[in-house]
Order: sequence, then structure tokens, then C-alpha cells
Amino acid sequence: MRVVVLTGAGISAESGVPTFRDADGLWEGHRVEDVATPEAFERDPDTVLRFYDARRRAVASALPNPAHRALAELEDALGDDLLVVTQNVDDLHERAGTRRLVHMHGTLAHALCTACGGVSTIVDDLADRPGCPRCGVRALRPDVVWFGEMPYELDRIERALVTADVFVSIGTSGNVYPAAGYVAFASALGARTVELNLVPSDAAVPFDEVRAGPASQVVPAWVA
Ligand code: BJW
Repeated sequence: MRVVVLTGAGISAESGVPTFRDADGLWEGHRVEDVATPEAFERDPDTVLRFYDARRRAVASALPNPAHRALAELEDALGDDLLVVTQNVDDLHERAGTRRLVHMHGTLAHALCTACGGVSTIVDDLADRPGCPRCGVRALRPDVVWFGEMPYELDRIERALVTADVFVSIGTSGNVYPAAGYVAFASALGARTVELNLVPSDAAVPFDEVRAGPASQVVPAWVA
């Protein structure tokens, strides 16, 4: 059985990582749409860099929860027949043991140099404007995907969706494309679709099965 799992901020909520669009989803009064765009970075780079430095520090002290661990156990059982696609920029899936993982919106731990295109592990706060380890220019931004930018590894994700028997969406509101379109894509290709969410999302194409509840409970129960 081939399975593609899509995860969103809800899977990390019980690890203490705030979601984007729930009640506590604001950062210093900013909506995600106001800080997660290339235009916001151009207009006010200090605010955007501080936003990502703060989130990187918060994630470093967070721990994977039973939902992350259940997906790592599922990989032990399914091996190459499981692909986890996360929209999250935290590293809680990796720390729980998941290996076949796509970070389609990038990762908080990496910097992207806008001068040379090099990707490096962040050592010092980006708001302090460290130089790029490759070219030395002080032009680092977080290696995350903002609105209007192309998400990572879309070909790999689509190849997995084409052959998937089951598509599972966990803890995502389904507001952001292309991820929000995967349920329709997988469904049209014949996959069974399942949503695990605290509150069922308002998906344009209904899931075949919906299980409501906190990820730390519904994901281990679904995997079992
Ligand atoms: C729990 C829980 C618990 C809580 N247990 N569950 C019109 C139509 C189609 C597309 C567009 C359009 N207009 C514009 C676009 C494109 C745009 C887009 O989608 N805009 C929308 C606003 C409409 N998309 C893009 O620009 C993307 N790029 C793109 O399209 O490129 C061109 C392209 C063309 C053709 C093919 C492919 C591509 C890029 C999008 C980049 C998004 N970036 C962000 C920031 C990343 C960096 C960072 O983290 O700061 O990604 S925005 C933010 O939203 C972040 C998230 O990954 C993403 C999704 O959020 P998520 O995970 O769903 O979180 P929430 O908060 O929304 O929901 C939380 C959920 O958890 C809720 O459902 C809760 O119920 C649940 N929950 N507690 C279980 N305990």
C-alpha cells in the first residue's frame, strides 16, 4: 500500500509550535501573509528576519509529539511506500525519525544567500546580518518558501501522489496552494483520502474519511 501524508502546522501545535491561522497564530500582531512574502522582506527585512530568528529558537526547544512519532513508526512498517510531505519549516518529523520527507516550504534551520544562491545551516541570528559562508556577502534570508515563490520538490510530490493508494492530510487548514490542491489531485487519480484534523477543514473536494481530534491522539490511532 502506497501512502502519501501531507502535514501542516496542526501536527506541531501540541509540541508548542503555534499554527498560522488559529487564534494564537499571530506574531507581534502580524498576519503570516504580512511577513511571509518577498515584498515584506524587501520593505522591512529586520522585522521578517526577527520573526524567523524567534521561530527558529522556539522550535529548537520544542519536542516531537506522539503524532510525529507515529508517522516515523509508519515508515518503519511501509519503508519506501510512505512519503511524508510537510508544509512545516520545523524539524520535528526528522527528530521523531522520519527519513522519507519533503519540506515543501523549506526549513527554518537553513539560510539562502540572495547573492550566490548558496544554502547553509544558520549559526548566528539572521537579524545580525552574518556573511554567507560561501561568498561572504551579508545577504542571507531564511530558506523558506514565501507567497509567490515556488515550493520545493513539486515533481517528487506529484510522482508520489500519482501512485498513491492513500492520501492523508494532517493538521492543515487547506488555505495554501499547491498543497491545498493535493486532495483533489489524489482523489481524481483514485486514491482514498483521509483527513485528520482538530477541526475538519473546508476542503473544496471532500475527503473520503475525516477523523476529528488532536493530532497526538488521532494520528497514532489511525496508524495503529
Ligand atoms: C490541529 C491541531 C491539533 C490545530 N491537532 N490539528 C488562488 C488560487 C490558487 C493559488 C493561489 C491563489 N492566489 C494565490 C495563490 C498562490 C498562493 C496561495 O495559496 N495563496 C492563498 C492565500 C490562496 N501560493 C503560493 O504562492 C505558493 N507558491 C505557488 O503557488 O507557486 C506557484 C505554483 C504554480 C503552480 C504549481 C505550483 C506552484 C507558495 C506558498 C508558500 C506558503 N508559505 C507559508 C510560509 C512558509 C514559511 C513559514 O513557515 O513562515 O507556509 S504561509 C503558511 O501557510 C506556511 C504554511 O506551511 C502554510 C499552510 O498553513 P497550515 O499548515 O495549513 O496552517 P494553518 O494555521 O492554516 O492551519 C492549522 C491547522 O491545524 C488547522 O486546520 C487546525 O484545525 C489544525 N490544528 N491544532 C490537529 N492539535
